[in-house]
Amino acid sequence: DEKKFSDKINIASTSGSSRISHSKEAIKASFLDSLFYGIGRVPALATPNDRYTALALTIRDRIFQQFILTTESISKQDARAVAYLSAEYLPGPHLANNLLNLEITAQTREAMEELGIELDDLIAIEEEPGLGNGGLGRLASCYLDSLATLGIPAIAYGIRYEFGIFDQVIKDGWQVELTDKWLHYGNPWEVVRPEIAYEVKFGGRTEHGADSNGKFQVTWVPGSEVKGTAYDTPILGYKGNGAVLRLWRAEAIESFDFAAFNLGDYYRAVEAKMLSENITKVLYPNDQAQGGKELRLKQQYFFVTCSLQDIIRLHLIQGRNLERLHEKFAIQLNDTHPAIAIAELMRLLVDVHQLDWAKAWHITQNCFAYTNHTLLPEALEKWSIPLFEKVLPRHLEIIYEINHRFLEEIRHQHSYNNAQIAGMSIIDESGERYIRMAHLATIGSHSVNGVSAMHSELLKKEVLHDFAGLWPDKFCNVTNGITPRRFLYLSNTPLAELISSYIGNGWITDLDQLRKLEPYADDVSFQNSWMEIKLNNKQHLAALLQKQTGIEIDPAMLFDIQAKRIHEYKRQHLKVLHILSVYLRLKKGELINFSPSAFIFAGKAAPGYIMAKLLIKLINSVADLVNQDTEVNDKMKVVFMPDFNVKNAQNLYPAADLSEQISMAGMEASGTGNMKFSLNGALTIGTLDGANVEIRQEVGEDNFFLFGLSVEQVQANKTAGYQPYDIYQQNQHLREVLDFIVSGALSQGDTQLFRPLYENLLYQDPFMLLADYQSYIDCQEQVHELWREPKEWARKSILNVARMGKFSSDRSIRDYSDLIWKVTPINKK
Ligand code: TH1
Repeated sequence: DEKKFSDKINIASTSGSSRISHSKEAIKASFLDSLFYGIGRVPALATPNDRYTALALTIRDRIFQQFILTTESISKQDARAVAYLSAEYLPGPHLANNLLNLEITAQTREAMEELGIELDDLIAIEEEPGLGNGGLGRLASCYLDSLATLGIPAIAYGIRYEFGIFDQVIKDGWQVELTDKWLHYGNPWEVVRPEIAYEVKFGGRTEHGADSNGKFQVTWVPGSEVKGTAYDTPILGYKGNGAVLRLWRAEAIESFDFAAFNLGDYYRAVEAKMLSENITKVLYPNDQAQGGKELRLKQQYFFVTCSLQDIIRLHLIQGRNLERLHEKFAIQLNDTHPAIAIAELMRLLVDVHQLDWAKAWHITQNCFAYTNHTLLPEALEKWSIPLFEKVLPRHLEIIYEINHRFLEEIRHQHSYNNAQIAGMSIIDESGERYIRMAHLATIGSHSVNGVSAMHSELLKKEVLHDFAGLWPDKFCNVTNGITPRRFLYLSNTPLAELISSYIGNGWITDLDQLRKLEPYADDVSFQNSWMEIKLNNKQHLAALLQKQTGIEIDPAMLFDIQAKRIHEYKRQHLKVLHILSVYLRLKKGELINFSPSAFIFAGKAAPGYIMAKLLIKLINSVADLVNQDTEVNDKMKVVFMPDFNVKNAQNLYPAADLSEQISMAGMEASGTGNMKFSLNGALTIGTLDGANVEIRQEVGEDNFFLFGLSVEQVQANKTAGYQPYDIYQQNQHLREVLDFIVSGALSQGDTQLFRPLYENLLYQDPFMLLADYQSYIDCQEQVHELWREPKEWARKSILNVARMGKFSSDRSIRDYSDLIWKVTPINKK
């Protein structure tokens, strides 16, 4: 029957139908169809959300139509595909991006207008999927955009968290977390695939013995089981090709808790079923600090096994031999969150598909590649053995076996000594025993990469030093990148259009073409148009901030912005020290040349990170003081923009004059916000950290405000026994600023509130704010000197954008494709 059906239906002719065309009339007709037949509404009764949903469905139809072409050419060409495994994604709002990629924004706007609907109103009500914490999740989404745009066959796997990252509101200066409700009104972009579902086992025990044919066999007898169901979101690349974001949702199966089920204990069985669905309930809201939580391990294993079972199914339905899995799939591990995949693929190949160990190991190593995103010790994942054994008993055995073989190899073939062997073992036995996930990922992959040139070097020097010595060729660098579609064309359309009017629009898919802007850097009329757009963007942001916070800022001010996760290593408090230093000097009548500035912050703090939350309170307290003070508030304003997410970020980057990238050298693996600001014409004030190093190299030393210690200096300082208190005593101005924080002036006389922060800086200062303070203050003076020369500023701003080509995620994906995945784009007919 199925054969007949597929013979009769010619997809190409269906997709060529007039209903699905991209004309204004067709969009209008589809919209009304979607409203009526898709969600059962008549126009007169349609709510704004109904209209949004109807338009989303209208656009989704057109995306699927594009996808048919991609899918057909992939299966024809039998191309090697990429499977990207990530616990986090931050796609941002879909509607406007999809319109842009389909190139139908104009006619859609007109179609809506003719129906009396404002397109921007519909765009504004979309709730973005906040399925990630920050840079790591957004990077995965930029990469998916580039994979789709370049036409590389790809499927991105992850978790369909019911509650994504919390919404941040500010109450009395403090962060308050509200649960995310992204699915509250439904999600028109996804399609559930109930028939694509896999069983996931947990706990129980293993049985070792011969099967009926006398073959040695391990059987995992689980304690519980859930089902993972696929939810697909089509991701459209620019002008056509597509990729799929396949997210797994945990669902109960009938016989979830075997013990309860067998006893006929109905209520306990139902309760157990409910609990099983908790696995995909909520995203852990910690950036780079995981606390060994059982549910987190279950989340990781859950999405990994579903993804690997799916990959194997896709491979086998093509009639291919499992022994050639690595020839058809390159599987990228986005940090160690999916690293359990190494053991799981071994289990599937050996226990389930009966391959012998050596063959399975060859396939596994050749499938996987691992990206490390951080050197922070608290972010290096480790699982205590008892917890791990309780959840994944079979995987513990497999990891022991992998480790045993690896240690034998280095002991005998490479003559490593006991100390080196203990240092490289997957098991940390220095105290309580742990599994080191970075070691598992490194040993089980054929490639390991860092995310900026500097980070990749440090990775080889520090965290994975001995592995780099053992396998020098396994290590490489792929510097992060960002998609110019969302982060320039979509979020700063006026600038994009100005650029295109001078150099054509080739830059959208070939960002190096921005170099053609260089000759116009000195062109006064180009400079004027450039700065006029910036001013407009600042007006737009000022209006938004006024709506969100009630604080008014003058768009003519210098917009000095730091937007990223709140973390001590990122040093938002260094920026606060600078602001207070400006404030105190203005109060004394100094700094007569100071140009009026708006200091803008945005970022979420992990709910359990006390110091980060205190930092938010500090910023808002400084804001209260400064913004009310009529002696200074025409020269400075401080604003904390609540709820930093992709949508808000798209309003920040285009409006920035100055981008703050001020982490302590050696701490930020790459950063990607640094790229987004610079691509939108902000100048950077920054340290030699992460990708800042490469940004400075590209834009030129003269077009980047550098300050602070280098990594080498940071390390030398630490070795020498860093004494922040000495700096405090020697620098009178710094002392005034720090003492002001605990003077009570920021906290209605309360001298205790900010004391923990103050004492931490004076006596510990793990991120060396005090060491970099004066250098930062002096550098800010240079910023203000340049700001007084608008033409010079405009020139440098233009040069920054012109030289950002390297930081396109298209370049990153080409690097991954050439260096690691060995995949090539499909040629769409
Ligand atoms: C970030 C890094 O801090 C940042 O420098 C980098 O640009 C970004 O990844 C993309 O490569 C990381 N985010 C996380 C989040 C978790 C664990 C580790 C990292 S590293 C949960």
